[in-house]
Amino acid sequence: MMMFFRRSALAMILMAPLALAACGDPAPLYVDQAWVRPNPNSEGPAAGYFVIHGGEQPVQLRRVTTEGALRVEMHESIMKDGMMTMQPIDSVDVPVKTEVKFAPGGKHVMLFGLNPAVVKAGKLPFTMLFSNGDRIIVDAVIQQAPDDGGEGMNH
Ligand SMILES: [Cu+2]
Repeated sequence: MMMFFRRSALAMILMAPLALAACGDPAPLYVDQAWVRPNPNSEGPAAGYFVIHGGEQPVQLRRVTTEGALRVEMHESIMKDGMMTMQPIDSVDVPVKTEVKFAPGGKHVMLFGLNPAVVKAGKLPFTMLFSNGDRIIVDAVIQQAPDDGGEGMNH
């Protein structure tokens, strides 16, 4: 009887660190490298970019909002008949442990009616809503591209 007790106690002690290693460090869903390029023409929409890092579950990014702009839309730039054009997208798949980049020339958010005070302050908080209920808030840095002289907005 005593022997049995000792063995099971020992087994529990040995198993504890394994259990911690298995579930103590799940890959989180998170967003970083967020930045906003204001439109050189202050009447035009600005563009926002960021990188989503998928966690343990596949999710979808459903919506991006910010209090610093009147309206936010998710877009994707695509080549169509040899011309760069963009179309609205409703949601974006974020596979498990995969980076999804919003970057110039690809997916981006468009910010209509960007508050000039936000541009002056230098950062804009994005709130991102995911299909699993996660709500991630990330500060986007306002960054004037050095070559924004005359090429116009090429999202
Ligand atoms: Cu766009």
